[in-house]
Amino acid sequence: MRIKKVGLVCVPFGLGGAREGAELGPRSVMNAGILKQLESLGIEEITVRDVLCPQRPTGLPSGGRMRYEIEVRRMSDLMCEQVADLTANGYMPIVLGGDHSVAIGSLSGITERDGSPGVIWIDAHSDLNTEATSPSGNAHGMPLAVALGKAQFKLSGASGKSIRKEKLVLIAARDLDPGEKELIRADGIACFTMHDIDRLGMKTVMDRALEIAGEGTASLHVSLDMDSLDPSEAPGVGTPVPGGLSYREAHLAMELLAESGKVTSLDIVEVNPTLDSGGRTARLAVELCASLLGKTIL
Ligand code: B3U
Ligand code: MN
Ligand code: MN
Repeated sequence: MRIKKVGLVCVPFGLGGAREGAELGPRSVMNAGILKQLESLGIEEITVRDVLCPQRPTGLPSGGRMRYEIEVRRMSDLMCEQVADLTANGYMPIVLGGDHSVAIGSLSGITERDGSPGVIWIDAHSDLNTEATSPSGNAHGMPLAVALGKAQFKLSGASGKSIRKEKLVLIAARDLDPGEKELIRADGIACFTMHDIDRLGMKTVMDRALEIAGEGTASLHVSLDMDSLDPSEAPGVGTPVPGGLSYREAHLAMELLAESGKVTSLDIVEVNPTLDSGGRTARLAVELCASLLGKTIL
């Protein structure tokens, strides 16, 4: 499947994480040349949508066990609309975060239009915390719990529908909280940790991931948290975890996804330019996006 129409959804939202700066992610990825890269790949139509995200309120965060719940809800509702509209009009949505709470809106937007997608979640974390298991209360650790319908937080209307645990695959996990481990085991969620990648290699892992998430669904969503990469490659993220994907493993993952021809939407999240070293993480995000859209070495 050749991708002809891309909708870039810029979501300058950072209230889901503990550190300020992820809200500057979309601008840094734009400055790193994502538009030019898309054009040079022969994408025929590119549209850019900016989601007007709520600002950081003065005073204490809103919400109970989920910090900034009101702002997360507002941002998710706006995003859901944008993503559903792009999908309906034949655009592949590429969401530029923002912290990973932006995936709540991407997943609900896709689901609204196409039903439950397969999901490949590439991340050092599993983002499966509920309000009850989260050690931090940060929404960027909860998007998959929300999408699976496990969290108290629910989006209103049709967008409250959830993804299916059988069609979810986690890749590059290496920092899981106790409640998340329990949920992964109890629900039998496919999880390829860094240990599995070391043992099997990325090719086998991606083949298996595509078998699980890429078959029997109308669409396949890839959510790329830049902290999946080793911090030596991607220093500009809010919660770096050692022992991550190498430069080539990450590219190979994207190249194999491109080869499959199955990916219908993408998030690129957690780029934090205030922690980056000279825009390196943003440039890598652009490169990985290009590989996912079919850029090859030769
Ligand atoms: N699991 C922890 C830490 C975390 C999750 N996602 C990121 N960090 N980026 C939590 O707060 O839920
Ligand atoms: Mn994440
Ligand atoms: Mn992460």
